[in-house]
Amino acid sequence: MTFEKILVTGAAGQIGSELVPFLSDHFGSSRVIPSDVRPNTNDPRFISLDVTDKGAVEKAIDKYRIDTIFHLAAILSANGEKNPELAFKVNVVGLYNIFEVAVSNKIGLVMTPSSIGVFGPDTPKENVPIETITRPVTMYGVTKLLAETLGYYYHSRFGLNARGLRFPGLISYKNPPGGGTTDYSIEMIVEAVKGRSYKCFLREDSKLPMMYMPDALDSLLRLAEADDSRLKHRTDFNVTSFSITPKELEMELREYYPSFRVTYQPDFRQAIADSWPASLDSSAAINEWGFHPRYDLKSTTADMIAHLK
Ligand code: NAD
Ligand code: AKB
Repeated sequence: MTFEKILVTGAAGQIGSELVPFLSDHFGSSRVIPSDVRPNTNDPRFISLDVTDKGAVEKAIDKYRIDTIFHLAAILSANGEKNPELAFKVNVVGLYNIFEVAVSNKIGLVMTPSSIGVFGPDTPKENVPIETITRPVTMYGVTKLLAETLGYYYHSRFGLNARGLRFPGLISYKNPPGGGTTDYSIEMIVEAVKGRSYKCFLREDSKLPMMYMPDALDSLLRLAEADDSRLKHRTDFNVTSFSITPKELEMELREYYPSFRVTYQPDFRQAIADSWPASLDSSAAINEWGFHPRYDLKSTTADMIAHLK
């Protein structure tokens, strides 16, 4: 059984804070149990749950009769380089706990977002397919690659319905991003709307794939509801909407704010961005479960500005 009781881990984060209302609208709010190590106190449904505590995960799944999990709890790329041990603990041990408890409780579906972080400097740069060289140089990427592989393992060994997609940088306005390398895109739009200049931590020509949050939510739901017999892949679908450089975003923002200016002062995140692809091939997601992004750079920027204003 699936979607009768849905546990969302890491629900207070950038994606979770939007996925919870999205799933609540789609399936009914009483079916969604948001959880986080730092719970959102404004939502009475929220439970406190540290995914690195296997006993606590077990208890929550049993108590709320969970049949579906959207596992979002993670440490992202930049924060992961600041604290690799924590990234390993949350991203690997936390995921292992989720998979183990999911198998023993016959959970119907575990959704585990992955990331372009699985790629590395040896990966081709443009139109990167799913199957390619994946040799990441960040702890985040290493943990995400292991998470994808564990998903395949739990599926083949225990029949666990683990599914996931490799998100590019996600742009959104409701909650701040969680310490990643693509965060510059959100920060730049926010500063432009506030009428301030922006100091970008990436070079102006660092091209990376991106996606607007409504497309990310839609893609999570499409993959979650996809007919299993159509899936040839499981936890590593590439998805992307558009690819941009910081300079292209700056120029797009100048259409709205002609005096907006950005200075470029790359820091340690530049090396992470340099190791990631500029564009992805998402044909498997399109063919196997109907991935269909609607926002490009122009419509994303326009919608972000309209909401931030
Ligand atoms: P985020 O950092 O905004 O949120 C993660 C949440 O996990 C936070 O609320 C944090 O409190 C929580 N958390 C941390 N440690 C925890 C623990 N031990 N137990 C329970 N919760 C814990 O991240 P996000 O952007 O919402 O990302 C969600 C998922 O999507 C992650 O797997 C991430 O790798 C993936 N992803 C995100 C992006 C993006 O651009 N946002 C891109 C690619 C992949
Ligand atoms: C990050 O920059 O770490 C995330 C991601 C692309 O996984 N936004």
